[in-house]
Amino acid sequence: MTTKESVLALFEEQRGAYFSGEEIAVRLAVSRAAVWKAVNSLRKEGYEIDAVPNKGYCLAVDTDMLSAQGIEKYLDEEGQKTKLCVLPEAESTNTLLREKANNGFPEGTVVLASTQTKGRGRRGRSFYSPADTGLYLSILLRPDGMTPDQAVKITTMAAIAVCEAVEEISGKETWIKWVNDIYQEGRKISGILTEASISMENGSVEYVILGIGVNVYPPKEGFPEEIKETAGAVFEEKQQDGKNRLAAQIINHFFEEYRKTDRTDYVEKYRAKSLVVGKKITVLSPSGDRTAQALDVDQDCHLIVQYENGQTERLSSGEISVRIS
Ligand code: BT5
Repeated sequence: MTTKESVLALFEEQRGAYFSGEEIAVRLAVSRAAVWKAVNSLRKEGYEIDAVPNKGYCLAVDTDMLSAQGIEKYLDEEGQKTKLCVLPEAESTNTLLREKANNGFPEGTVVLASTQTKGRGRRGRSFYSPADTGLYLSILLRPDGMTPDQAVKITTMAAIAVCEAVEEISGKETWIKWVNDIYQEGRKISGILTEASISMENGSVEYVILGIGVNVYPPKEGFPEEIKETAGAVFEEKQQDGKNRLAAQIINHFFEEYRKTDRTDYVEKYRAKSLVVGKKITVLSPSGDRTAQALDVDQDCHLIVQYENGQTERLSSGEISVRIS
């Protein structure tokens, strides 16, 4: 850890408490000048750190800055097995993590960014990722013997993890629009992009990059015109540690499901949260749009639909999206 990271970890342990420069220097075995430099650099990043003569430095209690030290406070035993990398900015955390995956980084490597300049959605779409109001994270997974078809289960588990985390923290109910969108109060608050790398040798999944974007607060300048009517945020106003808590809970809940050897009950949870089952929908596919009734989600997370001519189909997520009619 750098001196700056160690100073932040100390402040995070006891927000609102004053630490003298000397005390910090002794505890971290660095010079007082190094402490002063670290505090200044944290301030430049946006941390609100009070300095009072004869008392010392103190991190404001209501701080809401995304940081590894801030997230780690809330990680449970499984969550603590992850290795977090928090950046002020990334083009896309999925793209960055893919590079790390190709360089052999292990399962549980997590990249988070305060903003993305080229946040990606499915099929070349973009994910709006403004600074400081959202959560953009990617998790590297190396599942044993998973086939590409089964990789959709990762998206499903993640969708449930996001729902559980958001509900716990906001107290408001969430819904999943098959397969990868999370809704709250009728608006999309989160999207998931799961990308798999397939082994050329045996066709199995080499690694999976699980990308999750959440609108934690409304963007300062509002949502762009194209999504103004459909996008929403978890909170209207700043919360104490809103982003760190949410990130940690998503990681905790996801790994709780993922580590289960008998991974089946998440399908039940997914069904219960489905926004589309039982509804009339439009199935959007490259071959055209068709009206259908969404009947169920099966054990493999396919959506079972019935078209107006009575024909039923089992949809997999790859090329298909649905719109609630
Ligand atoms: C998604 O795609 O919603 C997946 C989004 C995944 C984003 C994460 S952030 C961390 C990681 N790094 C990345 O680069 N990506 C992942 P899709 O279902 O294709 O939805 C995209 C559509 O959602 C867009 O075409 C817009 O209509 C809408 N949209 C874009 N940004 C949005 C936002 N911030 N909130 C709500 N809706 C949005």
